Parts: sequence; structure tokens; C-alpha cells
Amino acid sequence: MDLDKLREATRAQMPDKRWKHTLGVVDTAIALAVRYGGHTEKAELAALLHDYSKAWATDRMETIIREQSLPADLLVYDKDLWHAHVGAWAVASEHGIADEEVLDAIRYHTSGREGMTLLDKIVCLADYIEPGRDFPGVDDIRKLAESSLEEALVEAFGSTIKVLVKRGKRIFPETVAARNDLIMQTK
Ligand code: DGI
Ligand code: FE
Ligand code: FE
Ligand code: FE
Repeated sequence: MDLDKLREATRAQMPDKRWKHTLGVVDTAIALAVRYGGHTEKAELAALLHDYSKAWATDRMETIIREQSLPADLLVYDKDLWHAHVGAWAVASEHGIADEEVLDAIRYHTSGREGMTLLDKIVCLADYIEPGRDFPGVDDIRKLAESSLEEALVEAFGSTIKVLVKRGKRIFPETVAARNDLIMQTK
């Protein structure tokens, strides 16, 4: 697989701002993989591709979720969740990415899931704390990321859940399950 070609293909899916975010996630994911003994090449690949479908039209994503039998319950939760599952399908079908660990890290980078793998955690957390991110509490999460992936992710999902509750939105059950499971892992 040619990483430079994948870089160009990924860059072509998104506006410059999202590409800059992607490069931040790549650097952060590699750093987290080094710190926590993760697979640096897989972390780099999953981070590069994690938002592959982020800028795709909602209709296009909805069609793919239906036609490719991706989890249908996604459709009754926030649209922001869709690009993760659609992206994993897209990089597999368009670029032949077949590494299930990498595909899972892309698939679950937004929602999280119960039983997150080390690679899932690295990519999901890198997405929250890459240098371009600026939301209330991000520096606390960056600090926690220096000592515990799990504690940092509990804070990160907690922050997302609070925002969703404040906006009156539904919460995808996998996110709650992910946070509950991560809390167990910190005890
Ligand atoms: O794609 P990014 O913007 O880089 O980040 P992301 O893939 O983590 O998307 C995060 C967005 O998804 C964030 O604005 C919150 C939104 N979202 C909506 N419903 C849910 C959700 N995130 C989680 N974890 N769980 C939800 O139920
Ligand atoms: Fe994303
Ligand atoms: Fe995320
Ligand atoms: Fe992202």
C-alpha cells in the first residue's frame, strides 16, 4: 500500500481545515502509540483515514449506511456519528484497506465502544486532543493523556455527553457503554 497515494486521496475528500486537523491527529496518534506501546504504523494509517468521509454529503452517507447494511440505528442518532462507519467502509472499498484493527479504529473513533482496543483508544483520543483542538477542558484532557489513555477518554466522552445533553440531543448508547467500560478500567 502506497501511503503517499492514500494521503493525496484523503486530502482530496476534505477542505483544508479538515486536512490540517487530520495531520494533527496523525502526529498525536503516533506520539500516543509511542507512549503507550501501540502499533505506530497502524496508528498513523487509522489517524490519516479517520475522517475520510467527514465532508461527504449527508444523503450520500445515508445511502451507504442503508445499502451496505451498516448499523441502521446510526440513522436515528446524530449525523455527526455517521462518517466514522461510512469512512471505514469507504477506505476498505475504495483503497482495499483490509486490516480490521485499523478499520475498527476508524469505525469507532467518534462513538467509542465497549471493549475499545489500544488502537481504538489512541485514535479516538488523538482526535480529541490534536494541537488544533480548542474546546473547554481540552487542556485537562491533554494533561490526563500524559498518564492514562482511559482517564483521558473518560473525561473526553464525559465532555461530549454533557454538550449533547445541553443541546437536548440523543446520546448513542455505545458512547455511554464506552465510558462506563473505561471507568471500570481505571479502578
Ligand atoms: O470528526 P471530528 O469532528 O474530528 O470528531 P468526531 O468524529 O469525534 O465527531 C465528534 C462529534 O460527534 C461531536 O461534535 C459530538 C458528535 N456526536 C453526536 N452524537 C454523539 C457524538 N459523539 C459521541 N461520542 N456520541 C454521540 O452520541
Ligand atoms: Fe471524526
Ligand atoms: Fe472523536
Ligand atoms: Fe477527526
